[in-house]
Amino acid sequence: MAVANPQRDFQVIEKEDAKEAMEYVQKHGVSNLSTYLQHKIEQWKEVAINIGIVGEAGVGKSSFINTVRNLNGDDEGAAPVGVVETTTEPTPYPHPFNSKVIFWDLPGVGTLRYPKEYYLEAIGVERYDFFVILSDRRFTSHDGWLAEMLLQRKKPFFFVRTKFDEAIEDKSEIDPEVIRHKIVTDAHRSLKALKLKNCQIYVISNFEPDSFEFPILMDSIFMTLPDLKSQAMVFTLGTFCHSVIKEKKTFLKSRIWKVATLSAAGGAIPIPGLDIGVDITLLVFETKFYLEQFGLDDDSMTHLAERTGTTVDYYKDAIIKSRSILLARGGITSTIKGIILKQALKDCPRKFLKWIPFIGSVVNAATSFGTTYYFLDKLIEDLSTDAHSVLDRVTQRQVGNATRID
Ligand SMILES: Nc1nc2c(ncn2[C@@H]2O[C@H](COP(=O)(O)OP(=O)(O)OP(=O)(O)O)[C@@H](O)[C@H]2O)c(=O)[nH]1
Ligand SMILES: [Mg+2]
Repeated sequence: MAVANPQRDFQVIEKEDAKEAMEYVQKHGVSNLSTYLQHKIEQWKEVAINIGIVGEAGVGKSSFINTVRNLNGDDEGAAPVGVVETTTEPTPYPHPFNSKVIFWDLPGVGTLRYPKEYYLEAIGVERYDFFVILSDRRFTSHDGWLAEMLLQRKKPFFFVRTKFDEAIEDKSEIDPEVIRHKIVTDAHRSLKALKLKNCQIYVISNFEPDSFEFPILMDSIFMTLPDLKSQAMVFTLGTFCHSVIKEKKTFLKSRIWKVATLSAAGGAIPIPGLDIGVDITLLVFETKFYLEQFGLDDDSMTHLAERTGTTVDYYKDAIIKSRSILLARGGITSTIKGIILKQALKDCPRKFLKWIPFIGSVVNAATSFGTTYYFLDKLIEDLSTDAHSVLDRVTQRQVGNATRID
């Protein structure tokens, strides 16, 4: 059951962040401002997240874990997928992009080795930030018991019904929405019998993570986590569904002002042909980070092509907005300089004007800040648009059944 985090409004976060930074400057002066902002930008990397994936044998726990880790069942490090019971003890699966985010493949409740009485202790229930309870048919009394125990401990959990693709394939003559509705009604009935009311059920297929209610599940997870954990989760995950791309865009945008401050205050060196200084090294670093985040860097594109059995060019064709950055022939640094030179010099956005006196070293801090700000803002817009287009291509292949992410 997701408990929405009412605080997670980005305007509010940006404001709170800026207020905190302002207080920092008042206390410590501007000399260490860059270190402070750098720390704020990198802070998400220190955050650990443990996710418990639970359900009876064969419901799709390992497949779910592989999907959210951007892996196929036969990839190195993937959770083994099979029809026989393979999950016999808690097994950690760190995310390949960030080993602090760990998906735990947990044995089902009430098996011989894990009777109810010892279950919570055996899995170390306190370790987890939230649980995903999977089922491929009705939720059982064991699922209900676990949910009740988690409610008592104020641990968030999400009920997920897997294998929806199979359910609609088996009854191809019936409207999928009618089938979904019946599944949810049945699940509610079984949960009500277990004294659990108003639980949301997310109906998904592990093979189509951008279809059905997988994206809604991801959104609910992001909303439930506290802000910094949510950011860590979003920055860790690959671009397997549109919800993840949207959240990446929002979190990246909320940190632009910090990078623009660093660029204007720190190593700002005037670009030839431009009177103001920007920190090109920082902008190159940030651009590379965005490319990785949106899955548009070379490694991610190659991995995606391999995983979905096609060519990198198939996906590159979908990239329109950020072509110049992605195909940067003369190297990324000169491409960024070129883009900045072409952009008219921009002034600081109004909402950050009062922040400008704190940016020490640059004569024209407002223009320096503004130029960096608008460059990064447009870059995020362009890259996220292209990331959505690339994902559409992945989905077309999945729906066309040319590939199964199994
Ligand atoms: N059609 C369909 N099949 C799925 C889905 N999720 C998993 N499967 C299949 O169901 C079978 C079991 O999946 P696993 O991911 O191994 O399930 P598990 O819960 O880890 O199983 P144990 O480790 O044995 O408890 C495999 O054949 C998967 O390919 C899904 O969403 N749709
Ligand atoms: Mg398994």
